[in-house]
Amino acid sequence: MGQSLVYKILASHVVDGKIASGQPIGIVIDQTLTQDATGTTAFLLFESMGTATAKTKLSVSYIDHNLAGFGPENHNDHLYLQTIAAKAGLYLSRAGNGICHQVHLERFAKPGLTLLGSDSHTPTCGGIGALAIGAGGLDVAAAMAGGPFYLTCPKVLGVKLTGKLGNWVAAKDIILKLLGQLTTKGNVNWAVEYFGEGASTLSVPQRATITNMGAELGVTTSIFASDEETKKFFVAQKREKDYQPLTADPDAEYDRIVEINLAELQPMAACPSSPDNVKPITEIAGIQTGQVVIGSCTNSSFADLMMVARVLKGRCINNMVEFAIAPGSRQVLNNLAENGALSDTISAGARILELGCGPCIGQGLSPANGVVSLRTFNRNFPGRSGTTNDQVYLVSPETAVASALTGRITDPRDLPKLLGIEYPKIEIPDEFTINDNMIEKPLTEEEAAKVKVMRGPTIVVPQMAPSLPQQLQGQVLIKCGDKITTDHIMPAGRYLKLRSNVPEYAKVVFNCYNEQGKPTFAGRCLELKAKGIAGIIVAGKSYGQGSSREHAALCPMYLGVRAVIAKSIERIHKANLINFCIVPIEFAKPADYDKIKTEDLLQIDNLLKAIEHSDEVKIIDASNSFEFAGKLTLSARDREILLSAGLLNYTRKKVNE
Ligand code: MIC
Ligand code: SF4
Repeated sequence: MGQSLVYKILASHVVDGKIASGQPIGIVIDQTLTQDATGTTAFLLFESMGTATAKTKLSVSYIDHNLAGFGPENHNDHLYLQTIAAKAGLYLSRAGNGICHQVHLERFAKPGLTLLGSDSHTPTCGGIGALAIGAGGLDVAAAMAGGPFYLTCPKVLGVKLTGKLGNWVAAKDIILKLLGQLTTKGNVNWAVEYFGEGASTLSVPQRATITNMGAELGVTTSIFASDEETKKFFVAQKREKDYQPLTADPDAEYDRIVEINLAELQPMAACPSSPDNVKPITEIAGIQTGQVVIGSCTNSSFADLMMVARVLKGRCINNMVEFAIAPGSRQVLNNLAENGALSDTISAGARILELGCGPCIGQGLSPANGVVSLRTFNRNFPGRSGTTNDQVYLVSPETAVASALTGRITDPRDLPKLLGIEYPKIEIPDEFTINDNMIEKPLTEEEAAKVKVMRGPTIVVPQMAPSLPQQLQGQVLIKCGDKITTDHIMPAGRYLKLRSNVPEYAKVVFNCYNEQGKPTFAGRCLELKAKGIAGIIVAGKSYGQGSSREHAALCPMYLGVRAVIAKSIERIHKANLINFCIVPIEFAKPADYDKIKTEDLLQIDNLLKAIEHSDEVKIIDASNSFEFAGKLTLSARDREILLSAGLLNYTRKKVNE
């Protein structure tokens, strides 16, 4: 029986366990990436592991999220990251060089390698044939220290692409179509592999748009084969030596196959406020829009922005639209500047934003109240833009630019008829202008020894969890519904700059549920903690969707949360909970969720014994005098980590052994 590409790469990297779906496995990590919003914690934890230099083949630290610089926090972080990278033998991509996923794709990723990144969109590099996985910063720190990465061996969904995209229909429409079908929940421990003659018609940046948004499906990773298109990309990046062809076996077996005919696709949008609330543009065309933003790690490649520039050339955006562009990398911006496309874009009225995540993570450009904002990003979770009750639609660059011109949500296929604009065929240069002078290279050991690591006062080493008790007594601090994202738990936006200071950042845990004049979630937690009572979070399906930010576990742990009881928990967040010693429990009977109320007192006797060797735990609701069962779906290693009071202690214990 033939192997899928996912299984081929897993098989060549496995060091623990057996490659079979559902099995816990440990794989060797070739490359890591970290970014500044998750990176400071990752490096502080890396330092406390006592390993002097990174043991991977290549590790890159990126500065791309926290660029606004209101107050000293961002720059303190940058200096810490730059000096610790120099000390630990890493590459560092400086502020202004671009978004980690775009730059990693351009300059570092290779087919057949494993890449672990402390950002959920790390699978972007699956577009080049790498097995790229997002994880919490502590897992990435452990990989940098030379440890394997542990995961559940995924099932593989084969997505067979046939036909060819029509004019004005984009890669974004392919992944939106799939999100509409598969939704953002229920895909934990699956990987997606794209194949078929339609797949070979797509360029690497188009493939990367698709694998990027596999994060929104909640799958472990997404991948395309490495083929002639991949080779073209490597040649244009002047790194042909990094190319190697790589495909699944011709008779590869998949756990499930879905088919998408690219020729039948039409422009789509993810409507407010979830990436799976997908509708064809034809159904929402005509809605007035006051803001259009093109960028983010999903859609800010050279080809995307060239198409936008060609459409805008000689025209002006609608007078009621605020229009902004955030190119994905300095390479993209340089090449647009050199060929004049940047000038066409500026002339049409675009605001040119910094090369970074920017508005995608709520760093500026929050839309006005009630204004519809069209974005080429990957997430439109409620309030992520920085505006409460925001109306964010996720669309392709084609739909975005068409709508920027008309001021209404517009099907780009109508542009020839509406404005006489023909579909621009974009020529990709055989070779891009490349300038890596904002990427600091690893130092020699001698040079590294002289580096003094700079830790500004806003950088606080996070405390680790205390051990779990045998009898856990806790109170339900919050009961939330389905699809709670890590943005709900740990807001970014104006609080993003607090990532290196857990005691400060913890004050805004579940901030979107805090009501004025009432005690905050954090305040209630700390009050309980002082009385020796643990905090418990109760949630519905798909708890912890979205980003990899481990602060969504680290900060609640700091506040005294010791257990999450949910109908289901997403992969990265569950791993983060375990790493920071919060017990992830799933309702054995989802109906028990309905019986629990906020402020109920819950008790778990024999918690440690259950973690040691049981798949179930008995939970007593003392306030309502009933008992219910919780499922513990844990690998042997997860159990050991919880019993060791978290991954850091576990790792130290293993090193000492
Ligand atoms: C995001 O898109 O939400 C982020 C910001 O890139 C996060 C990482 C973080 O919270 O720092 C992600 O996707 O993992
Ligand atoms: Fe940055 Fe947005 Fe991509 Fe996250 S999704 S890495 S915030 S551009």
